[in-house]
Amino acid sequence: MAITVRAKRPIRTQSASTPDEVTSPIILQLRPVIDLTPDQLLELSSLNDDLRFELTAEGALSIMAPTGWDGGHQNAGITAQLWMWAEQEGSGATGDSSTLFKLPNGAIRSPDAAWITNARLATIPAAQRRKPLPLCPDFVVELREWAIDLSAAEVPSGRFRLTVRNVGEKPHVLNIEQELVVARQPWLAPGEQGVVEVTLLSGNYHFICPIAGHEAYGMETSLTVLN
Ligand SMILES: [Cu+2]
Repeated sequence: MAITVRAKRPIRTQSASTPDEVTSPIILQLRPVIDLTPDQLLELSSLNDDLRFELTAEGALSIMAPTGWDGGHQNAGITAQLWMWAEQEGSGATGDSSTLFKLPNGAIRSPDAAWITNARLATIPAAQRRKPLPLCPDFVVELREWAIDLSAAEVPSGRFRLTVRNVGEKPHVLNIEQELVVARQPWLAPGEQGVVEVTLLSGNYHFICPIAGHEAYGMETSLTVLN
């Protein structure tokens, strides 16, 4: 029997430099050399169609390449669901991942999807709506950046050969735990693949990356092993 495990960062701020490879945003500190205005950020975006730009509160430029299929597809789903809900609900409007917001702390960000009440939107003059919207959305949706994908959520008990593949951009480790660690795929560099042989009896198993902080970022999932 075999299950595949993929330790990955599925996407929003990443892009495919090769089909399997994703990269993080490039952060370029501009201030105090350059203090980019919202208009200049928009102009930069229109000159570079292939890239997404955001500005941090500290005046650093975050440059992101376009998303791969997984991220784009997930993002389309989020935007579609939010848009349909907002149309039915009626008290607000939805923006997609290319919408820029100028936040009170000075940052200019584009969340994966955002929703704003009509009442707040009405306070913004029409001309300003073509620019980064000078308000913080009432709520935003961001795709989770860190994950462990299992090819199955439920398997019969038995002896397994797990193919573990790191399709992320950071090194990862995979622990399979019940109360204790039952098996481990040590350190996998980005793009690397390993095989773990393990016998799983019926019960619930927890798959985590034990590197500090990674589980909290979402690198955990569970597997139910049936009798
Ligand atoms: Cu990790």
